[in-house]
This record gives sequence, structure tokens and C-alpha cells, in this order.
Amino acid sequence: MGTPVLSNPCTVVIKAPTSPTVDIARQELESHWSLGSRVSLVLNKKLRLGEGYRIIAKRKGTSYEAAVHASRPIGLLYGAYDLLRMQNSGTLALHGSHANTAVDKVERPVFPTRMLNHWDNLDGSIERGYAGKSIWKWEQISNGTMTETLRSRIQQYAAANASLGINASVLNNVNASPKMLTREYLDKVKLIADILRPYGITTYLSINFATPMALGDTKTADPLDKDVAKWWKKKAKEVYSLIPDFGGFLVKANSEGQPGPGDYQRTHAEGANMLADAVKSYGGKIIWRSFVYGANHKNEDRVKQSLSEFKPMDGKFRPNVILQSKNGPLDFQPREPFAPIFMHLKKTPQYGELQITQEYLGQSKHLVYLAPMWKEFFSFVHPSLMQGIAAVANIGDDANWCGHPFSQANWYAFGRLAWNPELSSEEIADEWLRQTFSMPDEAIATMKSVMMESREACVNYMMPLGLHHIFKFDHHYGPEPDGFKADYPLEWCPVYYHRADSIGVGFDRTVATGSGATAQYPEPYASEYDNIATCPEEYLLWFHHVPWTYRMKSGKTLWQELCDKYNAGVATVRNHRYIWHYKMKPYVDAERWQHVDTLLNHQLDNAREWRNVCLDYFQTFSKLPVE
Ligand code: GCV
Repeated sequence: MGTPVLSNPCTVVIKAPTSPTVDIARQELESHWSLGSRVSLVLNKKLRLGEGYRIIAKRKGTSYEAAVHASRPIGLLYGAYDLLRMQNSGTLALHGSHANTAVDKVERPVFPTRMLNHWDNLDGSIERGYAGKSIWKWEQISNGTMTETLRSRIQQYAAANASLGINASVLNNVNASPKMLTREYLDKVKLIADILRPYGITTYLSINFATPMALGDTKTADPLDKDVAKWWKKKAKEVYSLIPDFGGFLVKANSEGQPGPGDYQRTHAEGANMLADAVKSYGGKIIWRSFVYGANHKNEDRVKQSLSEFKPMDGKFRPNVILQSKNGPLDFQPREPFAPIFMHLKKTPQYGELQITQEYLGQSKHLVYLAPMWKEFFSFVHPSLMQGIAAVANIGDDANWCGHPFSQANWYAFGRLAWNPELSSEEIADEWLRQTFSMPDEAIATMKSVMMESREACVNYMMPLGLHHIFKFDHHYGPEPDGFKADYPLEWCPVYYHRADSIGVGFDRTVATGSGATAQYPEPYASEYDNIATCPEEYLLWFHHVPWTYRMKSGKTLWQELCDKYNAGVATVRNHRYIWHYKMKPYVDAERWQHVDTLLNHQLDNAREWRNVCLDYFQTFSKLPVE
């Protein structure tokens, strides 16, 4: 996301009506484009490019002639950022072997909605946030103004997102405070929305389903109660009078203690539809999360519950309701099979929900590049099954935004994949590295392999072969395979998930002897996952309870393979730490080098801890030697 500072600003020729968005595009190019003295921005509605753009750039002698054509101002801005990305990642350059002498390309985003979900609370804390406090400094906004520091930070946030094509932002936590919808806060939200708008970002809010009752305006939050419906209509009118292009509400209902229609024996569809009616005339959307468990399907395998709950409701939602589901059926684990809900609901628009903040992947302490994980998801769930893609942000008020210097690559990768899920993880890593560090090609190649190996390494040192959710309670950082608390829901306890005993380990989800979760998958996956002989080994212990001495494809026993995977995970981190420590110092400024070096040392300690704690614990059941 870094850009070089220019000594000779270029001239931006604008063939478009003036607009704040075009103005930003002009300013960005004037300040950062250094490969030519002229760039044209041409708006032509007839091009029908939607949010997309066409870039034509040609090297002539010692500079490029470049033009961006688009049918909307936002297309010009996206095109301007793409030109800068090509410049800063060396795709366009006046020297060097990577550079293209001519480019003529058309770009259109694949997902219509490309959204960040902030889990930011009004008190400035962030649920699962590891990069400082919330960037929305609510206390710095009052009487229709905000501090200049805050305005500038929000502008930088908007520019960073627009440079990736992210076009929607939900400002607050899905565990939402009813206060969010008070006039006091809506006035503040309006000011933020005004800053985000010219960058093509639509503002959304998460809501607490019981808001009218919690604020003392109604006696109930029952969605079929007339006063409640009236309250929401009035509130929608108020919101849209302040923010005419407001996107809509994101709702976590009847999940992990949040209120919802179920509190009044109403269905999710009844709850969502009441809200959908309130925002419909303004073009608003209700994004309803399918992340529910423990209410209506108490004794069912947790990974089955969301589909069991929502499948019967397919076709019962208003057209402006979207169901948003996490990529896997459980909860953002380092590796999960895909969530089958995406294939089953045929009449309900759906968004996928990814998690950029590394709640279960070492938080902001581990270098784990997430693009390969998200590509894995898209390889099963075709992007055409989703109208949008959302991701839980990893952004905070730390100077470097995301805590770990390499965590920024995950924000970057999400935006790039939301624009084009066909991009490869390597391409994205390459782009990011070249824009973030000034390294020679060999060092870029080395760090690219570090990034590419990092997610598999994390799976290996935390939960290989399909193990899942054996994290320490509450903070979800370290290992706690023996975790069990009688006063907690069983679905929060690690022992519920690995089911280790003297025979073997793993959750039997087969149809014949287990929970039958395999049957929720479409063919060929259902049969493949159900049969221990054909189940991919990376999902083995997710779907099967496997004897310790079971022969794996490698010829080793399960126990041996488990030990080898844990060791491999640790060895990869050790190597990554070695590479950074001994090879990267010349190419990175002292502060960032030191920061990453310290974090990699820490990650190596953690990886060893994971391996030792897990193998020691599982050995009490397998009774086999750890090599
Ligand atoms: C916002 C997991 C997290 C919770 C989060 C929840 C959700 O359970 O640990 O912090 O709550 O998912 O996605 O709603």
C-alpha cells in the first residue's frame, strides 16, 4: 500500500464531470504517479463497465502514456489505484525485467459487495481485535464535527480500502450495542459515512435485535408486534434521512446470547422480514447471519445446526434479505471443510464471511498468510453462489493498522480476492511484498515462499489432519486439548471436538455411526467424506474417529503421521525465523525487521508449545512413543 514520493507531479487530464471521487483519483495520481507526465481519466457511461474500468498504458521512450476509462467515477478511482499498484509492484516500470511495455486491460469486480465487518465496540475495544483500539474514535466526534486527526485516519482507511476495491463497511460489532441506533451515535455515523462515500464505500451498521425494547421505547422486541415494526420503520426513516445511501443492517440474532426473534417463538425469517420491510423503500438490505447453534438444535452436532435451521426457510425471506455464512461450518478454524449451506439455499441470496483478524490463527503474533485458505474455500464454493463476500477486519489504531507487519497482507489479500477470486495467492503475495518492502527479486521470492508455506505450517503445528477447536477457552490463542468446563456449553469444549480415547481420535460425522454431517454435503463430497478410505487426509479427523494405528496413505500409522505433522509445523516456523533473521536484515528498515524478528521468535515458541502440549495430551490415550 506504500507509494513513492514524486518530485515532478504529473498532469491529470480529466474528461469527466467534477465529482469528489474523480477529485480523489486526480489527487492520488498527481501525488504518486511517477512513470509519465500525463494520465487521462475518461468517463464514458456508454462503456457499461459498472464499477470496473479499462486501463491503456504504453511505454514511449522514457515514460508511459496512460489512460483510465470508466463508466462511473468510482471506476476511475479504482483504475487510478490499479495504475499505482502496477507502478509500485513493478508491473509497469521504466527499467527492469518484470515491466510491461504496454497494457490494455479491462477489470470488473467479481463480487458485487466486497465488505469489511468491524467487530468494534462503542467503548473503543474490538472483539477479536489484536491491533490496538477501534479506529472509530466516537468521543472525537461531536456537534457535527470530528477532530482532524480522526478525519485524516478515516480518510487513509477509506483510501486503503478503495485501492483494493472494498466497497462496503459495517462499522460495529455484530454483538451490537442498542446505543448504536440512538440519535447521538447516528449523527456520528453520518460523518463517517460522508468520508467513506467518495471512496465508493457504503456504510452499514450491525444492530441489536432488541434495540427498541432496550432503549425503553417498546415493551417487547417481538417482530410481529405492531409497535416494534413501527419503531423500526421510524428508525429506518431517521437513518436514511441522515445517510441516504446507507447500506442496511447486519444482524446476529439468537446466537451466543444475542436477542432475536426466537425469544418470541418467531422464526429467523419473521425477524429478518420485519426489518427488511423497514428498509425496503430506501433500497436497504438486511444481512442476516447463519452463525447460530445451541438454541433450536441443542443436541445436534454443532457443525450441522446452521443448515438444519436455515434450509427450511429458503424461499421465506424477503428479496432484500441476504444470509451471511462463515466459510466453514464451525468457526474460522485454521482448516475447515467448506460450509455446505452455500449449495443448499437456492432462493436466498448469500454472502460468504471470512475472518481476516486471525482469531484462531495466532492473532497478530503469528505470520500466517491467509490467501491460500480463502482460495481453498473458493475452490469448493464457487463465487457465483455468493452475491457478496464479507470479512472480519483486522484493523485497529496501531500505527501499522494490523499489529503484525505481515497481517496487513491479509487485509490486502482479502480485497484483491474480493475483486477477483481467480488471482493466485502467489500473485497477491508478490504484489504486496513489492509494494511493502524494497527487496531484490531473490528476497521477494524467498519471502513469497515463507508466506505461501505459513498457513499450512500453522495448521500443522496447531491442528493437523482435521483436528479442530482445541484452543484455550475464551481467548482462543494457545492449546488446551483437555479443555472441559461443566458450566460451559459442550460446543465450546475442546474435548467435544477431538473425542480422543484409547481407540483413536477424531469426530465421527459419518452417516452410519456418527452425526451424519457428511450427508449435508452435495455429491461427490458426501460419499468422499463419509468413507474413511476416500476422505482427504486434511479432513480425516474432522469426519472420522480414527484408530491410532490406522495406516495413512504414507504407510505410517495415524499416530506417527500426527507426530510428523506437528514436527513439520514447528520445523517450517523455525526455517521462516531463520530466513528472516539471517537473510532479510539488509532489505528491511531496522524497526520493522526487529518487530518481525521478535514476533517470529515468539511464534516459534508458540508452535513448540502447541506441539508439545497436544502430543503429550494425545499420548495419554495412544500410549505410543513420540519420536
Ligand atoms: C462476534 C466466535 C468468536 C466471537 C464472535 C462469534 C461470531 O464465536 O469467538 O467472538 O462474536 O464467533 O462470529 O459472532
